[in-house]
Amino acid sequence: MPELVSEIFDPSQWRSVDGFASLTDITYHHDITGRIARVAFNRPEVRNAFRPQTVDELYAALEDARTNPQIGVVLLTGNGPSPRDGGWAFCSGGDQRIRGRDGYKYAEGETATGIDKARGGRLHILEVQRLIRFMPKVVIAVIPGWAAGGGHSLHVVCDLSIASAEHGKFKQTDADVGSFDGGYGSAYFARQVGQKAAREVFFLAREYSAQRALEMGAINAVVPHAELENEALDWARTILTKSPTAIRMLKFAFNAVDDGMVGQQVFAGEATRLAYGTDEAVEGRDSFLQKREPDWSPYPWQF
Ligand code: S0N
Repeated sequence: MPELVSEIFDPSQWRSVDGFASLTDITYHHDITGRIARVAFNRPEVRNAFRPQTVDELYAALEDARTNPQIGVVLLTGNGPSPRDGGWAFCSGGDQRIRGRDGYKYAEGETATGIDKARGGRLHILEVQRLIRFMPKVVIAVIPGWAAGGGHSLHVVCDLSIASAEHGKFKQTDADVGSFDGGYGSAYFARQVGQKAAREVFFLAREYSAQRALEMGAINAVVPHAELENEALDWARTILTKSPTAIRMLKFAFNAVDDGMVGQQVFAGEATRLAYGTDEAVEGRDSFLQKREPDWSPYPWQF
């Protein structure tokens, strides 16, 4: 049975994942059916801010979930509360203590000048954003506390967001700290809540309650704190009753309109995969291999 990693984590629902025993900055579990993944920031003492090590671990766990054919839904959340002051967080973005002029230092103690240029300063949280965006599974942001800065952007890129009524709070601090997510974090956020609201959130950097975020259309639901993870599991179990192909095609269809040619490529790749399963496509392949003209006669020009 897994240890208690968060006050609202129910250990009877989860088991740890083989090959991920050495994680320090996140925790990674699968539910007891093996069909739902839980990935959680585990730096509650700094409101779950991420450093490069955190992002490496996050990417590895999400990639494992993406490539596991049993997993259909991923819950992305933050462990808590903070042992220092009892505060809760989903994620407060990049760890500002290790931000240098040339990017983020990789490890505690590395100086901005001594940094390995090949590793340091990489904005690889954006790679995590793309992994969430393009994985053919539903990713739910489960928000037990602060979603701030780059943590706010992560919830924006998730497919669904559910927040704690008591502790869920939202703030886009990028402009306070001289940082800016000019991609999904801002432009896609504006698609969700509208241009005026998005500009207000970024330009004023005010604090918003979970209820206010719900009213803005930034999140899907607000639930009592103690029920947050159970509610997210319920949503995940409902999604798992649906057709995996339909969910995958719908996610990529929702994405495509905002993702330009890449969105079209991802959607089209799935369409090609479906087409390969037809007798018509098999005839095309076989005719080539058998060095004969294809016989398309069984396949009408449907209307
Ligand atoms: C989250 C906030 C609002 C919570 O306030 P609260 O509850 O009053 O708690 P605090 O007392 O402020 O915090 C408790 C302790 O945690 C530390 N801490 C909190 N957040 C961070 C953080 N992000 N980095 C380092 N430490 C943090 C506090 O300092 C405190 O510890 P002590 O008591 O020891 O001081 C509030 O904490 C807050 O506003 N936090 C900062 C939020 C923020 O500005 N985040 C950074 C925003 N920018 C990014 O995230 C960039 C993301 C990114 O990587 C990126 C994305 C796209 C393009 C480029 C980049 C890039 O790499 O820059």
